[in-house]
Amino acid sequence: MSKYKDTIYALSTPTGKSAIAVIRISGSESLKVLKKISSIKKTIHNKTNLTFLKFKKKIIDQVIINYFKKPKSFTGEEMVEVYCHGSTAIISKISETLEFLGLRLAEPGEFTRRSLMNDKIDLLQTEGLSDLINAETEKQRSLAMTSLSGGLSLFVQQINKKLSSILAKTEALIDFSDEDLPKNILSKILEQNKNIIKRVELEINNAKISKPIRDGFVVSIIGKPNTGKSSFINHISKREVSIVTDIPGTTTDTVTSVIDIDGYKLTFIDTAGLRKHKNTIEEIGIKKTKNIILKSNLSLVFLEKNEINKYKNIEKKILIRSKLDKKRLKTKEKNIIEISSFTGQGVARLLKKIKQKLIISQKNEPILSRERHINTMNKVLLELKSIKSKDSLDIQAFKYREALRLSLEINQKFDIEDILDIIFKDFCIGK
Ligand SMILES: Nc1nc2c(ncn2[C@@H]2O[C@H](COP(=O)(O)OP(=O)(O)OP(=O)(O)O)[C@@H](O)[C@H]2O)c(=O)[nH]1
Ligand SMILES: [Mg+2]
Repeated sequence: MSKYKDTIYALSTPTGKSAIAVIRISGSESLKVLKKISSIKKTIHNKTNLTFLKFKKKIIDQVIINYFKKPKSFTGEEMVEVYCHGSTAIISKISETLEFLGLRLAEPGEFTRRSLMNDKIDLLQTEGLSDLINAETEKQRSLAMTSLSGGLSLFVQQINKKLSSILAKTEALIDFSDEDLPKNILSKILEQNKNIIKRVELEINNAKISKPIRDGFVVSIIGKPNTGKSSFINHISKREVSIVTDIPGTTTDTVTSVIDIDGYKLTFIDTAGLRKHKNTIEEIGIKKTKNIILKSNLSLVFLEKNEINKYKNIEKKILIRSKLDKKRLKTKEKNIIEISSFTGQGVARLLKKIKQKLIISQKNEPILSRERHINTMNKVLLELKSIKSKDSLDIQAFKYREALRLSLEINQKFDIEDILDIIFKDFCIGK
């Protein structure tokens, strides 16, 4: 018997103390087990029951139980959800009881895997679900929701339908002799191909923002010692992530803080001040800073005096002078943003500038979200673009078939164990 036929259980909420915890059970034995551990006689689909959970005549907890009748459940199997009190002792006791009754602890993502296997969701929605659970920012949530709610599946379906139709027409033409070929039909097919190309290109273009939405941006904070770098990261983090003193060379190692700016994930890295190092620790820190500058999408250069030339090789940067609150003369310097981490003056302007430098503004929300989707669609595009009117019909049909095969692959759940393993690796137990 396949291991995916076992009845499984798992805690679906995080471990630790909480008011309520949810334990999920899925598989053919769900109902039998439920009846063994509660006094519930009659179960109605998707109806909650307040009951005492008991085993061997001993009460474990007072819980709410919800039963989902196959196939109208998340996994498509018989399912029970137990909402118990969230203490470690209760969760352990329930788990122990379920194990005793022959249930197996679910693997990470196994509930979702079963849902996919039972056609409750498709592969693209599975990825969407994983991204939704891992979403940290509003943009990540919205991108994941597009996949989960079927927006991406619909797009791929439409492309597949168009490709199938174009392929069928081309194959039908193969049987015609040249003279019998309906007039203009070939140019019409090529026109349709152009339209598909346009549609796919548009989505690939819209997806340029998907990777930054998913991975976020890295922003390094660099400059000479004592220029106010650590005070700035603390100010925008609204907590003390980095040590601040008036001793030059305070920061020796890198300090990271993730900040959500208008739904985008930005990882700020405070670094060791760039100067001739005084000791080995500082030397390592300065080396690290140089590597971070190379890896970051943008560098915030904190200036001491007018050492701008030192940073001319850094491509993407914003020049900053801090400690505006101490400034007496009101003179403004060109291309330098002035801020104070003490009063917050100028910080909003700086954050706006950071966003402008990093984020390409675009009208449309992306549909293609993962690199896997974008790569496959690029391959489809390559195939379609290689089709020329002078190609024989056999060759044209071959290329359409190849494009369709690639496009179908995006949402195919079979024979792709490796893809599934990659996807489910990101899931937690209980999902
Ligand atoms: N008045 C004023 N003082 C500031 C401001 N920002 C930083 N300082 C002070 O400047 C000194 C150095 O600040 P840090 O934030 O540690 O500077 P840093 O660039 O991280 O220095 P290193 O880690 O040594 O490279 C401290 O005494 C801070 O209190 C500011 O906006 N206004
Ligand atoms: Mg510092």
